[in-house]
Amino acid sequence: MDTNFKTELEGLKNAFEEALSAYLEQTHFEPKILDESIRYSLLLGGKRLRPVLMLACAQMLGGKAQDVLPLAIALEMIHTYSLIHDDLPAMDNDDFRRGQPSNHKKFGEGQAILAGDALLSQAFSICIEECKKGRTYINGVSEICKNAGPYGMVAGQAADLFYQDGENVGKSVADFIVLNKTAKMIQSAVVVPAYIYGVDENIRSILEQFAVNFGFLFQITDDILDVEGSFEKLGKTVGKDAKENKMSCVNLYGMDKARELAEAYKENCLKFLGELPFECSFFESLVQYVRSRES
Ligand code: GRG
Repeated sequence: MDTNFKTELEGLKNAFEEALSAYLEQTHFEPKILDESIRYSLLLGGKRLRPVLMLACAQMLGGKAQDVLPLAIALEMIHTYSLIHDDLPAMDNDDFRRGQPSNHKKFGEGQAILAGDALLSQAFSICIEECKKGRTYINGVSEICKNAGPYGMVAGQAADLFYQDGENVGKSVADFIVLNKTAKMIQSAVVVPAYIYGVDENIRSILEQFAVNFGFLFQITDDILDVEGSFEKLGKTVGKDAKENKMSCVNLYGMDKARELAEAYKENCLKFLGELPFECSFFESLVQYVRSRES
């Protein structure tokens, strides 16, 4: 990994971790078990990909981390709620997340459902507070709400659950699932700063297309890692897609084609970045990093 990129990535991640810690220091929930289970999942140590994307995009557009940090926290809270609910027996039924017991294994299913509910509601409270900063923030927050709900991640998860056994799933259903379940949250991360700084519609559209392709690249890599990755590096159970015949790009297209597709989405990402009138070397390296990631 390029040293400059690594330093920048760590810097953005640390800026987010500090803001999240500061937020959690002044926030306490009752009863104690709710507080504990929320903190457990929020601080379990994910990649923080969405907050990093949001901070990097704000910087690229000439803004400051402080402008977007509260919304980056809100987005990571929504992401964390989705992982807690996804791990439940009624959904993906996974006992591990980020190398540790999933929320419901530690606190029980009822508390896990409530921790997810609480994270989603609290994320929206943060969003409402940010809307007080003005019209451009309202536009950014609308994007987060739309992409998290029934026009976004929830729709993708509903389709994924419905077509769970992977039978009769064609490309259009598979694309619908990946677009909504994975790419839309990534889209929020990239596009929210564009709304906040009121950038030109053409630029926003290029950023949106970059984000969608990045989302597909991220998901296909995830599917490949489910076959080729390890529990030690990923922190979650591997081999589930094949074992349970789940909808995944590898099950649908085969490994060779999945790799080809990942390359094609990577090239699309780089093409859209090339159309932006900004210095985007961090994003270019991030694309390469996601393509070759092992964790
Ligand atoms: C429960 C409404 C609802 C949605 C769940 C996030 C999700 C939707 C399902 C998890 C399964 C999955 C493969 C989702 C695709 C996106 C993805 C790979 C999420 C994991 O994100 P990472 O790798 O996680 O960024 P960390 O742990 O690094 O934060």
